[in-house]
Amino acid sequence: MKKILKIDDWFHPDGFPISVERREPQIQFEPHAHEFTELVIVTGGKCLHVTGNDSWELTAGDVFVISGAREHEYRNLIDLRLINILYQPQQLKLNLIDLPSVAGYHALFTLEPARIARQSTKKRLHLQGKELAPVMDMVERLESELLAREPGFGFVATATFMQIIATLARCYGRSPSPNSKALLRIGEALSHLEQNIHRAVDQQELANIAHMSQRSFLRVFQSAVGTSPLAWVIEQRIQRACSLLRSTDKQITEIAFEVGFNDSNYFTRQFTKSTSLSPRNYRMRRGLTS
Ligand code: RM4
Ligand code: NI
Repeated sequence: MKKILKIDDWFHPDGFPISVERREPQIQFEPHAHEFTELVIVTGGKCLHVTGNDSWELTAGDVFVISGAREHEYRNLIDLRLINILYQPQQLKLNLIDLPSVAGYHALFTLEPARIARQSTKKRLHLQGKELAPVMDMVERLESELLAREPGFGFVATATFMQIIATLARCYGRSPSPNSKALLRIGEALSHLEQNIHRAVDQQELANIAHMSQRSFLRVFQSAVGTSPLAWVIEQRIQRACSLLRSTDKQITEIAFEVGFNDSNYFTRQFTKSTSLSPRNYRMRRGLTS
């Protein structure tokens, strides 16, 4: 059974959904997933980063986002230093205003973490020294707000976090990516899927949102996300079901309907396929009582 880092162990007891963990250095850490999302900024040293069947070398300036059930680990560490900004997207409920118009936002925060299969190295975000310095300043401000926890810290910390993600998204846009427009459109389709997670997947509607023909939409979606829209939606629903199984005592059928399945047997089959455990066994092994 894989290790999952829990919200309760990594966030302040007051429940504020952002937390910063510096690793100077990062020591060997076993493979794990998180109940939260992790934005990682590498500040020095190097290592091999392994996630799923993908792995790549990390050096100072690399930035990536790991979310949901995705597993990762660091190997061959050589004085690796990094900053983890841990956050709970559902709890944060950020108002993104016009950030989704920055293609890099989708690339870094929706597409890359949503990916199930391999990502090519050239599409990853790497900050130059002069881009890294201002981000580090913002991280420092975020850390001191979180440490002082004066009245209003939540507002200021959220604002600082927003500045960090906007800056990173803009940097992503600057790194050469020939198909950022296509990425942006797929990002829009993904947001639509996410907002309509309970509804049946309508490929024509998605293709319209992405301003593509159905055929090219499916091809571009598959290559950006690593799976088909339907498989992606099922995976998202299963992840939501996992969290309901862990944190509530709702009946399995109820959970199946709540996350958007309309047949509880089909839910159980898909769930078992994805997690290698039946919903009931998953709850027993990962539930509150474990
Ligand atoms: C570990 C390592 C992990 C991270 C936790 C919070 O040292 O950086 O990736 O998830 O900290
Ligand atoms: Ni981690």
